[in-house]
Amino acid sequence: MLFTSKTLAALAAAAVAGVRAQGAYYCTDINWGGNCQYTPDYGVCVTFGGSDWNDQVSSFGPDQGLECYLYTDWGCTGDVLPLEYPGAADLRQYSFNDAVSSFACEYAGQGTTGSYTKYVTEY
Ligand SMILES: [Ca+2]
Repeated sequence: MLFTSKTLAALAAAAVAGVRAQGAYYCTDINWGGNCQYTPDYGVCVTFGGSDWNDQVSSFGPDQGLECYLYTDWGCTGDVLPLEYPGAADLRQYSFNDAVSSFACEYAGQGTTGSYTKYVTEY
């Protein structure tokens, strides 16, 4: 990666302001058990393209200040469950256990347009 003076200035400003990446932490078992992963993304749609995570997630925790929308289908489509920090240790209480195929996080209270400028297909 090429660091320009503009990039360095932005990084310095972020460090001073205490800004850090925000996203969501999720696990394949309830109560944050099984395999867990943190995705430092918001404002984008994250799709679980592989079998490791698709229809496996049982606990899901947005970072403080974020609201995440969990979807039953890829590309942030299908049935949706909005979750705010601290999220849900047991998605069975929302009838969303082992059902999440994609998600997108936004700042809490902003709502969602249901469309995102950038689609991330991974995991
Ligand atoms: Ca599970």
